[in-house]
Amino acid sequence: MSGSVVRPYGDTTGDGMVQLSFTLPVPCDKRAQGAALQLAAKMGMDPAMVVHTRAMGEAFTFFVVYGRVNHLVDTSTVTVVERDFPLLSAKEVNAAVRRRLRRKLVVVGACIGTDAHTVGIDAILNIKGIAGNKGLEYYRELRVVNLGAQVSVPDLVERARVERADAVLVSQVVTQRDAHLHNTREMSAAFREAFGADRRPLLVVGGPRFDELMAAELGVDRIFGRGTTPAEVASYLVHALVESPVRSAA
Ligand code: B12
Repeated sequence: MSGSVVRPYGDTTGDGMVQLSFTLPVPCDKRAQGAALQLAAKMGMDPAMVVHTRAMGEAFTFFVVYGRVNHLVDTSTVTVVERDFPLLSAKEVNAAVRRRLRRKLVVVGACIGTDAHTVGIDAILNIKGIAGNKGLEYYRELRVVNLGAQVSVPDLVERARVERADAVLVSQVVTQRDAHLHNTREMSAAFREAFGADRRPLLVVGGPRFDELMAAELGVDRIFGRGTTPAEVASYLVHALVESPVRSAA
């Protein structure tokens, strides 16, 4: 195996062991375990063991299966969105906004559609932030308008216009039936329609299950995933709006 080609391991390096969890719509009995093993075998796990089984009501069973796969990962072909801007301190963010914009940078944030998961957007916007990293409200040169949960796209567009938003930050946590993708596309289309491609605010979406590579496809400027810190978002806003105000997804 070359240095960039790796395989998973559980007990000894390179043994190929992985763990997988899933639910089948079958009652929790011995046949259910057999069904889980059949699925694992079809997914290329050989040998496989059911290491945990739990009834989920009468007609469903949750499984954890542990087994070996023969697949290899070539890390030299992995594509991810790397941070392509410097991580700034709050002091540096404030100084850059004051120097270049000469007014406060306005950020409007919301959870859109039926999504009521506000913890993520609050972690980015509220002064208390997350894990010791203060939220955007802490930055003196940013003016933050947090609209909270279940905001409709027309209301978001209207509020962004009234507040003269430089950036609109949208959170989508629920991914059932790809709601996060549909809502994001609807939102970005509405901003283009209302503002025109070059006068619209910067559009940023975030949430734990987004693919950060999909920004252009969804019509937004940037996607932030699981574990994002407010400092990363503030630094990106300076990079995109203050230092090099060029839109990536016109
Ligand atoms: C707390 C919670 C709730 C709370 C939400 C309270 C609130 N005010 O937010 C309550 C109880 C209301 C709730 C309700 C529901 N929930 Co819920 N909930 C969760 C839970 C346990 C934690 C989510 C959370 O707070 N994470 C912590 C934050 C800090 O992390 P985060 O959101 O990922 O945010 C970070 C990044 O993603 C990023 N980020 C996020 N947004 C943004 C935005 C921008 C602009 C940027 C830059 C970055 C960014 O930065 C943040 C900080 O690092 C998750 C399971 C889990 N463990 O994740 C389920 C979960 C999200 N819920 C789920 C479901 C199904 C529901 C319900 C539909 C349940 C039901 N049948 O009623 C309802 C839906 C309500 C609704 N209308 O939206 C599912 C979603 C499944 C899916 N495929 O979509 C999950 C995954 C649970 C599960 N395993 O099934 N839920």
